[in-house]
Amino acid sequence: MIEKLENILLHVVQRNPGEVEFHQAAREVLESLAPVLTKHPEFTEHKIIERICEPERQIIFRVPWEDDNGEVQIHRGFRVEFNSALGPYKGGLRFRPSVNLSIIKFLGFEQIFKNALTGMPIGGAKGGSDFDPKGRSHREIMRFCQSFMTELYRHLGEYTDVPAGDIGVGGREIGYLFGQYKRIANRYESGVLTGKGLDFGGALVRTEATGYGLAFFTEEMLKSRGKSLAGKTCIVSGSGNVAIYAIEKVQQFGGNVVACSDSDGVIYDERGLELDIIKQLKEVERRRIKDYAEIQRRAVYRDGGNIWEIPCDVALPCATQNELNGKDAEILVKNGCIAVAEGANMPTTPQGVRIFLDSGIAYGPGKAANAGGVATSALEMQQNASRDAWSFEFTEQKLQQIMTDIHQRCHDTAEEYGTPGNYVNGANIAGFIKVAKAMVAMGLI
Ligand code: NDP
Ligand code: 2IT
Repeated sequence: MIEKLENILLHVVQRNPGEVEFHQAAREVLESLAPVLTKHPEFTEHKIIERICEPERQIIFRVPWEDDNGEVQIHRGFRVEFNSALGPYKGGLRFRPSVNLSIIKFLGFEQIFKNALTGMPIGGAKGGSDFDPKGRSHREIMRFCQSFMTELYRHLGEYTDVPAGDIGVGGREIGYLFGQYKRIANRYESGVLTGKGLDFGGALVRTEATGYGLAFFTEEMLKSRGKSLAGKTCIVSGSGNVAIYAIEKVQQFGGNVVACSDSDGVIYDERGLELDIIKQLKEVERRRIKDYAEIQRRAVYRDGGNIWEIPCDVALPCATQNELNGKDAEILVKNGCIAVAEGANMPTTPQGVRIFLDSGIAYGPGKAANAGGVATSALEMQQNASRDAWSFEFTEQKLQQIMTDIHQRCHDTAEEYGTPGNYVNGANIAGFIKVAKAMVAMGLI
């Protein structure tokens, strides 16, 4: 990295001590930006990078609630409103015990550039809580969501900040959050949250969007190398929202998905996974992936197993940050993997990314490959604003076009800036330039 950028990064690290995930995300973007500064001296003059690395607003709040035994529980809520140059703050909420300010900031930072890449008018934000929804009753989840929204509502609005789901936050949670917002604000403001139920302002395809978009992006990467998903052996980590609909679309493209996982272990079936069983276990019964092997006896379950050791043509990490390290990347490349595309945010460690880039396989970073979710959230906002509801086919077509466009933009930008085939540079540079230009135009704010 050039000295000027190293100095900016050093400053970011010093100002945000201990926030290792945020440092990692910032470094990864800044490493791409040297040629941009040469072409655009105005970005340096206006200190655009320094400003982008400082969130516009960070909110941390107490979330007290009462569990089913009448015991008081206290959690911490976060919302980091990172950048609103392109539109209202937009990004998901994560409920997971490991959530802290560093994780929310890395996610919010990634979201700025991802949202810019979609071409939709949305700024970047992220939020969540260290609350663990696992094992909690529906009523406990409802009480937690109500307490969370009782504080957060004052910062939200369809023109201000529009959250959605992420790990641990799906349709059920968004429903409770929306209900509480509506009650406190006394406004039926459909566009204040996305990922809503289809009966109250939700959009068709939003549930499927991240996973479907990931498969569309992967197909585009393969197509540009004269290949396709048809007939390919695929592995998908995780078994949540993103993983499930990535598997569905890969199967529709004719790929054979042989493995998926959760934080306990991995299931493997060389003849291909049955998605209906996974959906029933995970979406309906909220059970563990090991139960799959009890229902479909052909499958093998490995407790604590490493999914990346399973030979495959295509690997789609769809669980969480830093789930795929340098060693895993080496194994994948050695086993003949030709494409990796990230459904999760920052799932590959910097060493892993380096190995993928050096190997010359097709590697699609999360901020490009998983942008279909937030893009379809923006389509939901569009439908809410016009009090309209589009068909599944129409919306899916739009999603596919958006993913094709993102792929093209990353591909062309990588080429323009002298690193053909490097989607990391393509995504970082294309996303950054759009936000930076808007910030320059708006003056010092
Ligand atoms: P879900 O909560 O629906 O599913 C998460 C899945 O990942 C679960 O199977 C979970 O297993 C697994 N997982 C979570 N943490 C770990 C861990 N530390 N180690 C191993 N497995 C883990 O979340 P989503 O599918 O919505 O999100 C998955 C990823 O995709 C996240 O990185 C998220 O930021 C990203 N993403 C999500 C979007 C969306 O629209 N939902 C959009 C773009 C990106 P377990 O059940 O054991 O916890
Ligand atoms: O990481 C992400 O892009 C999301 N969790 C989706 C955000 C959104 O607002 O739909």
